[in-house]
Amino acid sequence: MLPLMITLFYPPACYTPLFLYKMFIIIHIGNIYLCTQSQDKGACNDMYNNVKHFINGEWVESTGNETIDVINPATEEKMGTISAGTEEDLDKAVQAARKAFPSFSNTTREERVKLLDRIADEYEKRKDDFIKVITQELGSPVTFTEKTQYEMGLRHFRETAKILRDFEFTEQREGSFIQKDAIGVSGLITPWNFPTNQLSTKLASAIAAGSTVILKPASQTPYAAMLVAEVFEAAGVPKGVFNLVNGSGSKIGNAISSHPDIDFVSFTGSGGVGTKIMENAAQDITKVSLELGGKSPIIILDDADVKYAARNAITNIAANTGQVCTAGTRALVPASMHDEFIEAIKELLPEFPVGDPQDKNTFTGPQVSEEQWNTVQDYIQKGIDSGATLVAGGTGKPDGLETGFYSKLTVFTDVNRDDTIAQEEIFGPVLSVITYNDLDEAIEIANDTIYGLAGYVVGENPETLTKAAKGIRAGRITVNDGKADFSAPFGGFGQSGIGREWGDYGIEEFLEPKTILGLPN
Ligand code: TAP
Repeated sequence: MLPLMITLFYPPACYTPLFLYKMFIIIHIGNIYLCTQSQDKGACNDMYNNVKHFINGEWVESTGNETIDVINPATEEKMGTISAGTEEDLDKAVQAARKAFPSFSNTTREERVKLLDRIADEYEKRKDDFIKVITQELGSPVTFTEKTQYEMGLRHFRETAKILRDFEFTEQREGSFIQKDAIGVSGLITPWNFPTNQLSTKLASAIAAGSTVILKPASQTPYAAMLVAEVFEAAGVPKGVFNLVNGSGSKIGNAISSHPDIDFVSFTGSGGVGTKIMENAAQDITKVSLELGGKSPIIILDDADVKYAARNAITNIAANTGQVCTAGTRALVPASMHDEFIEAIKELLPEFPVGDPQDKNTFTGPQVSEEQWNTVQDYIQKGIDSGATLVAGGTGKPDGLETGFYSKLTVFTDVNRDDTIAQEEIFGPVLSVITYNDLDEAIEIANDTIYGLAGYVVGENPETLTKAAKGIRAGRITVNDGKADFSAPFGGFGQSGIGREWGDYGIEEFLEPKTILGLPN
């Protein structure tokens, strides 16, 4: 049991499949504390009615009257309202961030380390609130929220503070002096699937670099971001350094990417929106960093333990309801292992219950929204229409879950590598099983994608594991149950994006290197 408990304290990247399975087992035997407060709105009621933005160190009214409803995806009921901010609201935030920039960018490294430490401390104090809010707004199962969603947000602040202690902002070369300056006012646009992880990696890096920010979180999950604003306020982040403007992507997100006074746009989300952001930013030659989608392969080697491999594959699509950018959604299985693998999948699926996110035994919650549920249903139908064999799941809601945006855990086999369900990101709990004949073919299929965000390799032989891991062209490869490293770069090849987040690579994105020649000693 001890190794399993230790694993709990080091949650992985978006996750690693074996980690989540171990976590689930532990929860089943009732060995961990669970936050029951998350079942009532209680202290969060005020926040759920907060239609203000956080600008220049205070909560301010919007200059407009429009609002956006936030829906709890498990109940389909309205849980609150946020402001549908205006371009004027955004302008105010940009001016506040610009005003704060000269002094914040001149703070010392030590001052910013202390600031990050205080942010992490305040974040920890709000643990129960984060768990409550994320479970409600995203429909993320309460145990997953606690052990992964909440924890990842914290890890980025802690790890970045640690890295900043030794980060070199200057370098003396033989013929030049190089100084890394904060990039300036940065616009951060984040998605809904990991409400704290996505914004905390960006925020931690920006603070470490000395840049000031305007954050626009996803409209479907704004409350975790508003909690972060409260955390920043409590930590004493100087006025104007952190600003939050709520609103729609088409208005506020679009305005951030085209604002002439924003020096850098850091975006996480879909490829379609990433393209628009790049087009807008190109008008002023504004730097962009894009963390986009994926269609990641799991190469199962011929010496893999079949049950372990099947567990790994199911966990990949079941965790966070498949709404994970790095999810392994294409299981590449040796043809000789296929039948045994499918039997193992069928046997193990009941161990991954879909249901109420407030239930500590739930592994998979609802999709975040009706729109996302419809998208997933369309893809399942496309899989059926393409002639793939349905092993489990299918269209419609699971029995007994008529209310809430629940999908069935769905597994297809006999999938062709160029079928739509094997090529396009579904962002739902849908697995495509594809067979291969030798390792070279497996690597070729793995790389037959426009994406390159992640990859997984399952097996025993060190040589073949290494060949497969090094052969996949993607930003993050996990071998068996490899653990997360919050200091290592995160980002993708190809259409999975531009740039890297996490650790020192993340800090570099918020800096501009400057070369000084002939500087007197
Ligand atoms: P998007 O629809 O792209 O939304 C992401 C963010 O962009 C939201 O804040 C959204 O605001 C905003 N946005 C929408 N339209 C915009 C526009 N025209 N200009 C500027 N901003 C705009 O993605 P999503 O549905 O939230 O997230 C799912 C996608 O994100 C998937 O493709 C997934 O793979 C990807 N993702 C990637 C990663 C990494 S690290 N690579 C991590 C998580 C998710 P609203 O919410 O108001 O629409």
